[in-house]
Formats: sequence, C-alpha cells, structure tokens
Amino acid sequence: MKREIDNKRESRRGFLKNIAASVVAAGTLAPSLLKADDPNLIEEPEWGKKLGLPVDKYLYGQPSPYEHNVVRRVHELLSSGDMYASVAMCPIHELDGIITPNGLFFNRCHGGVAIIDPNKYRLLIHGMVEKPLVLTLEDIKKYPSESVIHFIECPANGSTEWRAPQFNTLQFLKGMMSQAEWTGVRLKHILKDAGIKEGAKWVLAEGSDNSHMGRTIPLEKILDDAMVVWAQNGEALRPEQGYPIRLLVPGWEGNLNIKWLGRIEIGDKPWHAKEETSKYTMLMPSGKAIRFFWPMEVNSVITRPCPDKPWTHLKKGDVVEIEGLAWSGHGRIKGVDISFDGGKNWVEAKLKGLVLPKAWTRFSYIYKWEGEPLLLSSRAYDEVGNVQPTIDQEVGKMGVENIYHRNAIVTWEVKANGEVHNVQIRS
Ligand SMILES: Nc1nc2c(c(=O)[nH]1)N[C@H]1C(S)=C(S)[C@@H](COP(=O)(O)O)O[C@H]1N2
Ligand SMILES: [Mo]
Repeated sequence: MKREIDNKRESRRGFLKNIAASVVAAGTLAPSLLKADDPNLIEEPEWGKKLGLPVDKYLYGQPSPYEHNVVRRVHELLSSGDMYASVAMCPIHELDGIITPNGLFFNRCHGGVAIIDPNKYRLLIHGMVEKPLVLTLEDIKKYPSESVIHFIECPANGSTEWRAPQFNTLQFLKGMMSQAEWTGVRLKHILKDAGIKEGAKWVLAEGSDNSHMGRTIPLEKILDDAMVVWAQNGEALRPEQGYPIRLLVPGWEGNLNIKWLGRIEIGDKPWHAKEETSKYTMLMPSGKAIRFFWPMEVNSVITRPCPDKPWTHLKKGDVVEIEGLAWSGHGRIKGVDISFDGGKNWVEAKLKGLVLPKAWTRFSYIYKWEGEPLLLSSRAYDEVGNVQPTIDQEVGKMGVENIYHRNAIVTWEVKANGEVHNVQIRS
C-alpha cells in the first residue's frame, strides 16, 4: 500500500515538473516566482500527506489562521476617551466584492457592546399613534421579511483629514464604514398597525444599551425606506451591530442606525438635548451650524493600492488592477473616474458587479505600471447628479472646523519604489 502511494507521488511529481517546465518556457502566464523546479508545485505538501482536521472542529467557522492580520483596529485618536465609547475600524483594504464579513464590520459604540437576552427584548412604539405597541422579537419576525444591501457609514469617517493628512493607513482613514445584506421589515408596515396620528412629523429612535443614543429622524424618511432588521449577511445580527434588532436608515448618517433598538416615539417636533443624546451638527465658516445633515454624500476611495496595500512587490511593466469603493446615500453610483496626475486628467473606471442604490459599488481599472510616480485619485458621481468634490471645493464651502461629512477626493502618492502615501492636493 505504502509503495503504491509512493509510486503515485513520484509520477505526480514528474507530471507537475513537466508542466512547470513548459509554463516557464512559454513565459506568458508564469507567476513571477515560478521556476521549473519550484518545490511548492512539484513536492507533495504537508497538508496532502496527512488527514486534515475533522469537520466537527468547525461547528462555527473561523478564517484561516494565515489571515490573522485581517482584523478591525482601534486607535486612541478615534475614541472618545476609552474603549466603551470608541470605534473599531473595518479593514476595507482587505475586502473583496461589496459585502463585509460580520466579524470585520466596523463597530462604533458610545456605551460598550450590549449583550441582550432575546427573550427579554421588547420594542416600544408610542407617541402620536392610535395604538401604542410593545413587540417581542417573535412579534417583529412575524412580519414578512425583506433583504437589502446597504452601507452604514459614520459621518465622522475621514474626520481627521480636514486640515491635513493624518493617517497613513486606509483602515484608519476610511474604515468607519461597512456594508452588509440586512434582513428585516420596513418600519412603515409596523407603524401602519400602530396607526400614525394626523400631524405627526418626527421620530425619536432610542437604543436600550447604556448610551441609549436617542436620535431624531423625519417621519418621511422612516416611512420611505427605514427598516428594523434582525439579520446581517444571513445570520442573526452580531452583538456589535445591535443584536437582536437595529434600525436601518439607508444612505443616511450611521448614527441614525440605532443598535439594540428599544423605543420609537412619534411626535410633531424634533427632539431636543434631553432625549437626543448626541449632536451631529455642521459648523459653517459663517459661524452658523447646520443642525441636520442626513444623507451621506457621494464618495469614493481607491482601496488597492493604498498605504496598507502598496505596490512594493511590483516590477516595472507589471499589469495591475486598481480597485476601490464608491458610494452615495442619495442613490446609485453612476460612474467613477481615476486620475494618475493628481486630478488634472481623468479616465473612466469600470463598475464591477452589483450597482445598487445607497450601496458600496466596486470599481476597477487595469493599469500597466512602468514604475513612474503617480498621484492617484478617484472621483465618484451618483445618479442624481452629485459629484465628489475636490478638497479645495469642500474646504471652500465648509471651512476646516468640522468633523462630519468629509467626502473630498482622496489622493495616494505612489512612489517609484511602490510605497503609497496619503497626500492632499490643494491649489
Ligand atoms: N444604541 C446605539 N446605537 C448606535 C450607536 C450606539 O452607540 N448605541 N452608535 C451609532 C453610530 S455613531 C454609528 S456610526 C453606527 C455604527 O454602526 P455599527 O457599530 O454597526 O458599525 O451605529 C449607531 N447606532
Ligand atoms: Mo457614528
């Protein structure tokens, strides 16, 4: 038996050796590292010689141990004091496609991650309604469900960059966003059962976590496309995303997407300081502030290359795919342009895969890099006519005293050695 296996291995090795030799000779598709005697191709590897791990070791699966570097990351500059009011940033440079795996979804909390017993969960709906409701998780799941794909982005994403570049990593620069397929029910169906009273205009949504995170939202938006969701990418919401129920407010500021949703109150006025625990105002150069600024503006960023995924491994003349994400809280992405010279000239990138409203859209551009230094930027535009602004345009309008809604064009300086740096181009 052993002889037979050894013989088989020997002939397999010979077979692969011949193939490797012919691939190298043809010279076309050979990966840069392949040599005719590449042991990684012609020798039987460890994992082929012995049995793998039994399937009952994988009752809830984990990524390969070789992917241990692909994790959320925290930074003290991005927390408000401690790790209970903080944010764990999504490694968007590591993602493929448009869905964030649940273990990597960014996590922004103001009072820690609440762990809620689903049997004790209740959602209270009251205020200007004919019939106040108290719903259990089971009651909510009785409604026919819908699944939708939307990003959630904190308006503070990129907030460190108003005056000058701060972070030389994409993860800390733009990782305050993620995208999932959410399953739940449109809030309008539940509110219909409660019966909204004449004159109602505003909704207060509140979490049952330690921070409560009360937010004021116009009833019109809630009745348009807001949902209460219980599933994220095919499984129950993760505790970090608000298990067992969160509010989903497609395309609008992340902070409105109340996690661990406990209470919805309908009223005729926006709520004030006492109930509304956080403020997300926009300070204008005039000294006046915009109180409400809800939709996330059209935006994009190149995710490969980026400071975390440089081109240091490339050789002169290599053909490489430039990739990135574009999104708009106003609707679908219509197109993305790429500039190699800091925004003087633009070419059109290709949109890859699904192009959905209020959703991350992946773009791509195939490029032959001759080792020349580049100033690489992307500029997105959406279906309702918004174009991603330059830094000059954005700062000209908003000044630099803001935190929120920074959606100006991002530029990567690609050096001749393939290193990538976060720079800002101003006139
Ligand atoms: N109950 C509650 N909901 C919350 C928060 C919170 O701290 N508590 N943080 C908000 C903020 S500021 C953002 S940006 C999003 C982040 O969602 P995520 O943690 O699922 O990525 O949740 C929002 N919902
Ligand atoms: Mo946020």
